[in-house]
Amino acid sequence: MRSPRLLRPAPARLVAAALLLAALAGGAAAADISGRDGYGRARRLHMRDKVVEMFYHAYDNYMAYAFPHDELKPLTKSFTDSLSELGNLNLEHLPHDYNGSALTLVESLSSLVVLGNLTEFERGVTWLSENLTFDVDARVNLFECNIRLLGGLISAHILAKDYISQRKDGVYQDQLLHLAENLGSRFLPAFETPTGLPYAWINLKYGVIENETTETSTSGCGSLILEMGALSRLTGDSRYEAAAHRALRKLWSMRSSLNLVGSTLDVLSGKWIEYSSGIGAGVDSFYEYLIKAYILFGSDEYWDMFHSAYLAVQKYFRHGPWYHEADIRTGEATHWQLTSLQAFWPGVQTLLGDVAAANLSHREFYNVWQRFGVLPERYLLDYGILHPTEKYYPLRPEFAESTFYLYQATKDPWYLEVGEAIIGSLNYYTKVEGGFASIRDVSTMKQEDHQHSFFLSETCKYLFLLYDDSFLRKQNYIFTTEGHPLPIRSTWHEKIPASDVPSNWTSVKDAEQPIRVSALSSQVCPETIFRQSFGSTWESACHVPDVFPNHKCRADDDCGIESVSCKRRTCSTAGYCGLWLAVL
Ligand code: DMJ
Repeated sequence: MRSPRLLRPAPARLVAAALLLAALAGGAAAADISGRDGYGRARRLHMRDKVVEMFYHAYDNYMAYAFPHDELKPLTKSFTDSLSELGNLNLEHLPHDYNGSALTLVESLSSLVVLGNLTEFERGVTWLSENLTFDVDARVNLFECNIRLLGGLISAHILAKDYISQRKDGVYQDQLLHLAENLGSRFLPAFETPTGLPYAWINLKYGVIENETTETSTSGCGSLILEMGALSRLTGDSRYEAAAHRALRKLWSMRSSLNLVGSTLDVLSGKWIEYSSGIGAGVDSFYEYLIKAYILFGSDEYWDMFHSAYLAVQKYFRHGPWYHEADIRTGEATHWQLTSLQAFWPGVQTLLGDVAAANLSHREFYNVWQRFGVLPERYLLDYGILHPTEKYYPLRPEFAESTFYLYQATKDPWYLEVGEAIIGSLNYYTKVEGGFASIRDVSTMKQEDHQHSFFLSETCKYLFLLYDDSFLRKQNYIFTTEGHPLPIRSTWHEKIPASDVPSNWTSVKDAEQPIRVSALSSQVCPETIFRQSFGSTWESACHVPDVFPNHKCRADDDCGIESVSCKRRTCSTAGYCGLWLAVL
């Protein structure tokens, strides 16, 4: 079997970063408030304004009914101090006198800048600078606290330096960085284990509590490097990056002979607890952070890990456009389930340059979205039904996130139409007078009294950027798993050999790129099949849909033509149309 088609490192190892730059840096590629891609300027502005309205409906209600507590309860117009509940399924050790950390405000700061509201951003920065403290007796989940609070503060600090100081009346004196450093120093005791793998839980005031659980998840200890690495680069204190890096290395050393990692483990022994693993819950951002750490810090070590891990995922978890779970020791499939969290994967594949595979999976997620109106938390692929208990949709961003990445990479206006469907569903099913409510059960659309902070940091941000990416034209960013932008700076990169720097590295920002309309939009067979390299055009337009809904098939004839490669899809043994040869 040939290896999956994957953009190779050295000298192409910066291709991922270059694609990212091409995709996210802007220039004409980013454009398109102009409407030159055939979608229409007025329609684009209309959709952008709808997202702006959604963001402020969520934000204003949070500020009115929940601030400075953590999150809004939109049905009862009240609040929850949820930071201490995140990941704490049994709600143990909840503090009595914790009154929140203004979590949703911290999470909203970078979105306010993306939306261009510097006045409100500055107001938030000032309030947090004067009032936020982490000297509280609260046991919090290290991963959640890292991606939401630490990531939110660091990103906002960098944006404050760039944006507030540009304002005539603006004064910013690194207060958010001081807060971030204070928080980061409270994380460090969690790493004091024989393995260097951090405890999942930490008391912000007292450190690791007695008899703390030693079980954690792979994403829990493998998705800290962006925030802690950035904190070290900003403060000059290497302890944060060193701790996160050591944990990541240890985790990788525990991989199976198939280059797969489990989903839960013991931090004292460094042994796997759960050998069944996939790309969703418990593991997801581990993969995401390997490639993003490579892009942010330029270290080959991250690329090498990501490259091996990606090949293993494609080999053992992928089944056509779907991803199932497997035992990491044998590669045998364990669970055939689509989960809402997996929908980030096409975004990662797009960053990598594996756009055809990303497009294929994204379409399957969209089919499920269309079937239910939103993405259910878990859907049983082998039975084609909802999981009996995990039927909820908590306003998750992953599908919007991948839609944004794919649009940036392809400029195919079809993705803007997908965005319309997402926005339509969110407004129809989840908007209430007091904000946006999660869905408890997608089969009844019964609502739940919770507006998660990631709705503001991610869902609204990615939807906004889908229609207006002007924020990305000023600077190259990588987004953390919580949607907080971190700038890509050459000073944060390890030394890159000149031969590895793509020739368009600096010019990518201003490069004029032709408008690309692909298959899904125009449905006309092309003369040229899929000519893709940086700066050149795609002339693919050949989409022929499959005969049956949901890509089910009995024979190859039931399958249509794949949109990006223009190859005929074939019917798999499991009865789904797919582009097996093209991605194998
Ligand atoms: C967010 O907190 C992050 O995206 C995380 O990586 C996964 N879960 C939520 C959103 O669904």
